[in-house]
Amino acid sequence: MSEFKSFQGIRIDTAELRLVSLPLRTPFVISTGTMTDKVFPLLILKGEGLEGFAEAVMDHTPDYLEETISGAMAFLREVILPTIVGKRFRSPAELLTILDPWRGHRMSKAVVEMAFWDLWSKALNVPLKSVLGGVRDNVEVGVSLGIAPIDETLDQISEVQEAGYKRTKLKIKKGHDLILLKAVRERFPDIKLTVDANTDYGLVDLSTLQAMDEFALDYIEQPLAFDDIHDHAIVQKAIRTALCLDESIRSAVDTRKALVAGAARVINIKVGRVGGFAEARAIHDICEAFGVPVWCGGMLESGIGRAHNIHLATLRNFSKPGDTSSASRYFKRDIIHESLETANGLMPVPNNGAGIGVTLDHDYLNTVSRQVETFSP
Ligand code: OSB
Ligand code: MG
Repeated sequence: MSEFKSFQGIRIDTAELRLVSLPLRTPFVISTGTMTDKVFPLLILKGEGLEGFAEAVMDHTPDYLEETISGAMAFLREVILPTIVGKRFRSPAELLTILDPWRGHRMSKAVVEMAFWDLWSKALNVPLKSVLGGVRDNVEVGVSLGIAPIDETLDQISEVQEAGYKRTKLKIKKGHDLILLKAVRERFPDIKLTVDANTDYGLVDLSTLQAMDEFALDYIEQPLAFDDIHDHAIVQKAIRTALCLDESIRSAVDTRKALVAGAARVINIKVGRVGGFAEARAIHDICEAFGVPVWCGGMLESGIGRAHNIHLATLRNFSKPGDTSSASRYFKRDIIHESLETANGLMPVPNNGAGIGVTLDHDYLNTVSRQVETFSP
């Protein structure tokens, strides 16, 4: 009894903000553009002799959502990090009381919140998934295939099927949709298939979206604008295939509005998009209340973001395969020591120690860091 020392919270002694650039094995093409290198802010929060890690998911240009890497680096450097360094927080919820009042910037807030969850679970000496309430030791995953010539996509699907992935998601855009789907279904009539338009369509394209009903898709991801809910509800009423929202869902409130409006029957949760684990969990919970399945999306993350995603996907209502496929599909070399690889479409939860369960490869990290900044009180 006398051994018990009550938890005093964690003082964030220092923060290290890096800008990391990892070459992608192959360029990733979606309707809004092409990515050849994965560039991301990496945050390390240090306190109690421990380190918490997270990576942010915005791009250089505001082509997925509004935030940009340069904007995020400035907001972190000038506003968020000076406010939290030197302070003590008993829980992620307490940290959020500082971040919550600031408008938007959910990706920038997420990297701070997520790094603190890692640090906090390390201080409690438990895996991140335990404090999140996860119920699984591995998670079902599929792959997201970028836009490519149809014959190349068919070859990639064969490989993905052989590797045992649980579903294939095809990136589509206007004019690269029905012909692609016809070719894929001729060769693979029974695979679990979805498409992701990354906002390329509008209400004027309703007949194209209706024609997709023929291809037995598990869902159509984000056909309409990044900030829309209303028009997705119009489309959802006019097609049989389920819609899945990605870009349009930034919060649990967005989710409630979308589900009440009938704008989607599936939700893609990206913890890095929605402001962190607290919001991701709230979205998960409201979807569960509506009987709506969720799955864990990705942003081509390195091993750090990938580990966070895997822990999140252990929650109960992540009942569709996510996008967190093997890291070796994206990178020749990762910035962590552990290799995050799937077997038969199952990604094991990393468990090399408490928290996110992966460790930084500092030698390689240094060679791929473009900038390193440190913050102390
Ligand atoms: O819409 O889910 C998306 C990648 C970059 C930007 C947006 C998206 C994606 C992916 C890839 O689909 C998911 C992954 O493999 O990490
Ligand atoms: Mg998407």
